[in-house]
Amino acid sequence: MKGKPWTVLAVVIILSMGLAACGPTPTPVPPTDTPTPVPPTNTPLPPTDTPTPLPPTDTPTPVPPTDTPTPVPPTNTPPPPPPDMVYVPAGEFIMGSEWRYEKPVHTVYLDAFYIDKTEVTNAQYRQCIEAGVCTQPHNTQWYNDPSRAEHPVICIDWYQAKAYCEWAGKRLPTEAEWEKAARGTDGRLYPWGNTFDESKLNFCDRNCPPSNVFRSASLDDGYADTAPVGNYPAGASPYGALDMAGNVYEWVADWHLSDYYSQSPGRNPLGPDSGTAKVLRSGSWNDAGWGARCAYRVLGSPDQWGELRGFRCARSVSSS
Ligand SMILES: [Ca+2]
Ligand SMILES: [Ca+2]
Repeated sequence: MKGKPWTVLAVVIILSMGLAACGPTPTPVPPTDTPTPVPPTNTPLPPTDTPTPLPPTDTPTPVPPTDTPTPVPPTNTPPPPPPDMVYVPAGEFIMGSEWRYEKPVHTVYLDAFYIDKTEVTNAQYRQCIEAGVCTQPHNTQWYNDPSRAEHPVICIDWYQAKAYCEWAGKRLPTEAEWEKAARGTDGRLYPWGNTFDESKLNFCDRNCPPSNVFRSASLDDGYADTAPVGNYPAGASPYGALDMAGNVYEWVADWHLSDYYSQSPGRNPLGPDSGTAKVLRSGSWNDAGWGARCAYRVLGSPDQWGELRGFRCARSVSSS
């Protein structure tokens, strides 16, 4: 009887196991509060297969467009002038002054043209002589002086000047062309502005012959007579023409008429149809500062010549 309690306990355990095994199957209860998966709002996902950028293995070569348009220069771009010439654009300018036969002040329209930057030199004129076209200056003292090769040729009459310009493929400027090239469009008194400046031209300064009553004894431009052309760049006109105020007078194409301005056409005036004297423009090495004015007019018989007379040439833009 000593093992009876353990026997009872075993019976109870076996009965309990049997009841558990043979009882009704419990019905699964669905979860009443299943959490809905919420995607992470800001959690960065690790890159799964981030591609590494590869350099292009076949960089295309830029191909110029086959129909590249030809650049068209703006219409207001001046054509490049021929060598040693400056360009004067078409348009109106103010011509003349209120003094004697320089009046009346009037507006003139001119087509575009080129004009020599400087007076024609002895060296340039020599080329025309050597070509068998031009004739010797009437006095060759200065022409034959090698130190004056770059000085303006002088002692030339109007016909000789005309012949040289034609040989060079040019022509003498008209009086109006000359004045516009000298003063631009604003009616200025001198090529450089409205105030006389003895450092900007070769005129009758202290080096001038004392016999000249207009000599300016207190001023020094460095030359007693002609100076090399282009020696006073600060005296350039608005278009870059030099020595328009001094050095030598310059023959122009027009016949002279003292009251021509009161009857001249408003566009491209050519001067009177006939006359006995031709016009010269510019002051000279023998003129006072008064002669440096752009409106200054001088006249001379076309067959006359002298140490004060030279010239420069012009060319129409349309004929170049
Ligand atoms: Ca002088
Ligand atoms: Ca001159």
